[in-house]
Amino acid sequence: MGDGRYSFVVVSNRLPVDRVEEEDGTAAWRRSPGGLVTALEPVMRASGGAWVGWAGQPDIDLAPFDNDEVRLVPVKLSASDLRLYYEGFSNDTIWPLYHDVIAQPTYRRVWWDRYAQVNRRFAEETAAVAAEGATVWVQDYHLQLVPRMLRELRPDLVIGYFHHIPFPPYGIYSQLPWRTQIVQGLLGADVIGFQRVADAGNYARAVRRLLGYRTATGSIEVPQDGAPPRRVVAKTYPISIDTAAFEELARSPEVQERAQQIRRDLGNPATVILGVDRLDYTKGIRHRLKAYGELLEDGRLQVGEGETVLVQVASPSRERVEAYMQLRDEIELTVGRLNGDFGTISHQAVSYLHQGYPREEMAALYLAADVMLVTALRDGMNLVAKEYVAARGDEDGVLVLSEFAGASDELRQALLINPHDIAGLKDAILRAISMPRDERRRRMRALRRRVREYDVARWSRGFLADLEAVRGPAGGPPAS
Ligand code: GDG
Repeated sequence: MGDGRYSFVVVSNRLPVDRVEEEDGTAAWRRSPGGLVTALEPVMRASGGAWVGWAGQPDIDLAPFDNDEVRLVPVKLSASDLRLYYEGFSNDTIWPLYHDVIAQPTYRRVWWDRYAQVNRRFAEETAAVAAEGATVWVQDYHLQLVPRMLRELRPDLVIGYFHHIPFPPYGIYSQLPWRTQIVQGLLGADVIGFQRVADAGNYARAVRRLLGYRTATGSIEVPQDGAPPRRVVAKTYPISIDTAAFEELARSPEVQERAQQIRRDLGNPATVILGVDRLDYTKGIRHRLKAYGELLEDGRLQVGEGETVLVQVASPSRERVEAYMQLRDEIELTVGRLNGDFGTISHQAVSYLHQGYPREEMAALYLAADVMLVTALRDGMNLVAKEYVAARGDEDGVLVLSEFAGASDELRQALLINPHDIAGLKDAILRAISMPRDERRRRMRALRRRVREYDVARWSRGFLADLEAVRGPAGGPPAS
């Protein structure tokens, strides 16, 4: 679009590219590998889209620029914005509160004030680049006030919001000192998307309790002065992955060879158990280590040639937030103990990797794993579970999946577990290890069917179709 305004705009905390410094000191942009980027790329290209977000480095002024046919509009964040808005309110208030207070949320008024200020900055930047009547899609919990702010600035826009993490039950949500502002912030959108039916239900209940508005399944009526109520769609659109791309990656000879190499490097165990998570207290890594440690202690599993190993990739995350530092210490103490008690010179009980890896290595790990453990205590969706299934073109491997991850609503043929029930988790691990080939194949086939049919392109198409349906006939202004 020649006038610097765009008919489709995505807004997220981070831009889909990372600013990286080259060896010669110049800056370059690298596309971040996330599923969201892949999902939105075709829509962006077809509609001449723009993406508003932070470029990943504090305190730098960057002009908007084009990258891969997408207009990128950097929002400047200072070091103190990052401390108060991002590490504080987003990751130490909202994140623990929305994940069932697994960790204690911290409520600080200065964090909230900055969250509102930064949300306003995002809304203003977006309002400046959106064309008349444009479609705007806001992503995630960092930006819950943006939909309403944007509607006030630009009533002509069609606004969608997708919530990637859970929305908690009212009994928990109601702790939030700013609960009414956040509920109203989201209601500025025309379509609000959630991962699970339960999340959409929890949000509708919060709206009823706090604002007294009428809700029906999948929609909310927002009263308007002197006009009929505005109908907001609030329902479930479970996110997915780029299944075909992941399958192709896992099929490549390099990745297949690397998977075999991994097993050889691990000392040819009979069973490789795998966990892949950001190092986050919601992921249930402690519960997983406890169950595995007890199985070793009970003598129901052994470490050594032809026995079992647990590979745990814990990619570094939010390392400046106190709860994450504590979690890392705890996990590493436990891993050290397990290796000290059960490892041998040549074989570890747990191969623990606190590192991020290229996608190829992740695919090889999935292929090398007989059992995949997803033991989240609460998780919006959990894409790792879907990636494991997509990688397994050999129709082998067993997925052990927590009921508390959104993915369990779809991946019903996984071995579903309650991660708090350590005895049940131990039994499920043993059942996965000894599952007959026929049953593994039958389950994996059914899982693969689901992940193939419902990929990330279907997710974004479904959401955007509902968003476009908000417009009046013939693409006119939003119908009220
Ligand atoms: C949030 C919600 C929801 C991890 N380590 C490496 C790496 N990863 C990739 C995985 C996967 C992604 O990161 C993690 O996605 P998850 O869905 O498992 O979890 P969150 O990061 O917590 O994501 C979650 C999601 O948003 C989407 O809506 O499902 O519930 O919490 O793709 O593969 N990728 C690479 N190297 C790593 O070391 N390349």
